[in-house]
Amino acid sequence: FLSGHSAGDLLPRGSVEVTREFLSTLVTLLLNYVEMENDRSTRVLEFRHPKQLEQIVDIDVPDEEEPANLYQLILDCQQALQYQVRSGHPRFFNQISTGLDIVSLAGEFLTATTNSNMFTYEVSPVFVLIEKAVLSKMRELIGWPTGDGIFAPGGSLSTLYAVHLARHRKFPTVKTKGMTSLSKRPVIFTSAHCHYSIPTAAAVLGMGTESVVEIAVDGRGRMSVTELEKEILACLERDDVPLMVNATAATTVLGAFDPIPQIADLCEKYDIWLHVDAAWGGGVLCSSKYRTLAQGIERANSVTWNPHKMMGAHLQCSAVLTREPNQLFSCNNMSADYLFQQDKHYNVEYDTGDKAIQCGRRNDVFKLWLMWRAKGTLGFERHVNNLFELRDYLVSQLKQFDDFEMVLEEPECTNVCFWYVPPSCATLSGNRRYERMGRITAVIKARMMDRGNLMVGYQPLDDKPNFFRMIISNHASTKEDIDFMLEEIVRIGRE
Ligand code: ABU
Repeated sequence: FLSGHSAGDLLPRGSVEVTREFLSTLVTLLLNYVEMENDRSTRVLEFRHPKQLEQIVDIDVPDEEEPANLYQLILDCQQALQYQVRSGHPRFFNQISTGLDIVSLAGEFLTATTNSNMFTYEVSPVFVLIEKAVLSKMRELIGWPTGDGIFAPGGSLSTLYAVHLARHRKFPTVKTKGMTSLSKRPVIFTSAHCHYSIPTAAAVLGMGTESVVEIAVDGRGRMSVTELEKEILACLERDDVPLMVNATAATTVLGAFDPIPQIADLCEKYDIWLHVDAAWGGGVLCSSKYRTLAQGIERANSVTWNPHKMMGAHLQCSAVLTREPNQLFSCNNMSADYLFQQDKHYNVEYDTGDKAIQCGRRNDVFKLWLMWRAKGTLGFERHVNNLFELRDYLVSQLKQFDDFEMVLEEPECTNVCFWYVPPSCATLSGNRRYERMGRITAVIKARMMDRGNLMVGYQPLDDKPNFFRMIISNHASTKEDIDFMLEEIVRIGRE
């Protein structure tokens, strides 16, 4: 049926029948994908090198007016799914954002179907109210009775918002006159293990990456408060302006939580904006057992929190939240009168667009709200606690076997970093041992991808050569999957 029709036969000008058949065929295909993704006998990926994949998949971008029939479009979708890495597979541990929550997926279907723009209440009335309610719930979990916030396209842009706000608070004239109006250099302090979005924000905002001072970390990857104060004093000595401290609540590699209460004391003492990058670790706020890891977060001026990480919502779902109201508007408003007319017949405070640095803004909140309706905060608490239980299981297994060496004996978050120790390392010590373990890590990862049964990330850090960074954020994973991961690494390592 579909091969006899083309895109012109679909709504709005074509028929309801063809449209229903096309979309329901696609939904069946997607349901097969979801089923397969949850089936451990299927692979996580079918890796091909780029040049090989170009030969296999038809990626031609045609010029003909009616290039493909609808059946061909379904085949195109099938082909894309075949070679896409299954990031919801229980053995996909490669990234911080993983998993496939079915309620979140339903929310994404609806979001894509409505194709709404979040900039005004006028065009997204229900979604604007939902965003307001979810941001308020997130602020409640942080510990703020009031404030503001906005969903942004990812953690890096949420953090960009925060740096922008910090600068606007101290130097509001930059909005109109630019950075050249400043006679002093604003400085951002952040841990040496922070996410790279901090230097990115400094570069994008015209402050330059040299405005970012990296603070040394302790043996567990947490920012040293003593070093921070030294650097603040050095900044003042240079007659620069300490603008912002970024404290990370769960660093990307080691999962370290910076000591927020002590950092907040310094920020109050020196009048510095405190941002907490809880993009990854924000989920702990849902858990009464683990929220103490982010203790002091309520003293921040702004927070980045990505529910698409620990809470398992679909990408993208990231918010920047502020303790005070109206700051986003003051910093970002441009008052375009074709969108934000002040004489509309409803309360224009519900138009969110003039708080944003974007114009068009995707609806990233509906799926999270739907998950929240399905689980309640208690459901998110169970979800987060379960990830930490798996973390504890993995740590206990790693400590039990000589095949592994942990990078941090007691990880704070659900990042678990370790080396595989090949038998050939048994007689080695010092640098030679770690160099060899680092080399074999990359080799194992490559073979792991070729086999396709598993994905775990790796990286070097400071003076440590490559090690595996196992991220537990996928609610589909179980202890058996952890066992499989360890056994597979040993199997590959011994080959
Ligand atoms: N935005 C940080 C995520 C990077 C990662 O998944 O490793």
